[in-house]
Amino acid sequence: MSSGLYDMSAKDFDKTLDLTMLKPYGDTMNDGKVQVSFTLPIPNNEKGMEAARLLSRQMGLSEPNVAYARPLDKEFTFYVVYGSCTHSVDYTKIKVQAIEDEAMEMDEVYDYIRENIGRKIVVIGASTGTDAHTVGIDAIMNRKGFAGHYGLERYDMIEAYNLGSQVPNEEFLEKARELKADVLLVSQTVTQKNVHIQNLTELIELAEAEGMRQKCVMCCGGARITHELAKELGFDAGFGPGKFANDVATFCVKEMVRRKLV
Ligand code: B12
Repeated sequence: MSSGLYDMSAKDFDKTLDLTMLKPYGDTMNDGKVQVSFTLPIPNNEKGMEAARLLSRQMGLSEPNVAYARPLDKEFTFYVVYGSCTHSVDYTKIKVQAIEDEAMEMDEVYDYIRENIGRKIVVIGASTGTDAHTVGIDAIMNRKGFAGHYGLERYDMIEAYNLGSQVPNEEFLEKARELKADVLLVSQTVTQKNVHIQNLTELIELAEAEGMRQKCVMCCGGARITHELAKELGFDAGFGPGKFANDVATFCVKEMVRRKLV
């Protein structure tokens, strides 16, 4: 990128920035200003506001200010609290596992498949187990796409099958076998009592037992899925919020080539 605003790091305009003690930025460096929101199972009154303030202090916020309190019904109240975070993290010591492929656009994915795979690839997706959330998997697969990114159904060299939600793992794998799927995409939104971990683990174990795991690229996604968690559970990659069809398509086609699944 040419020189200009985007070449500047925060350090260039504020010398008090210390990345070993990173804090939220409100309107001055290191002020730690944050906004948190939560619901308490109590009526909306002065006592409730004080409870929200006390809890916020225990969360590590100094000078908490209840900016908003709204009753959800007689016994539940929603709060928005502003305050200054008293904690910091050492940004210089953070290590993360991240997908390194730079996302291609839809037409670049098309060219990549033609040049490196030479045939259409089959992608199958679903929300599995008891999960009824479809918006995430639809965002990745539906033709019309999401937030300006067309879904996989629109990609010329991809044959995409979206099975919808609450698909049992066995049925998902059976369909994948029937369609000779190259890529399996699983969405898991509900994380209550770690049900997503159990379900994703079961899927990987079934795929391994049926000899399918090494023949396909398997990815999972959802609001609380990280790449690191997905790898830990035995998937090739994980995609959370802010990821779109072209991120997923890029990873999958490159992974097929890396693993010689072409
Ligand atoms: C809409 C919604 C519903 C709808 C779903 C309708 C539908 N057809 O999908 C209904 C009303 C059915 C519902 C039900 C429930 N819900 Co609900 N729901 C939501 C809500 C409001 C939005 C979710 C959503 O659509 N997000 C938009 C999509 C685009 O985001 P996304 O899923 O993160 O997807 C992106 C990425 O994660 C990624 N991605 C997602 N999937 C995949 C898959 C692959 C393969 C890849 C590559 C990428 C990828 O790509 C997407 C685009 O970037 C959220 C709260 C919220 N504001 O997030 C709660 C929420 C997810 N629901 C929640 C809960 C608890 C439930 C219920 C259990 C409630 C209940 N007690 O009955 C039930 C569960 C039903 C079930 N059996 O699954 C909780 C989950 C909390 C948790 N810890 O698990 C949330 C967070 C609400 C909350 N704050 O408590 N829900």
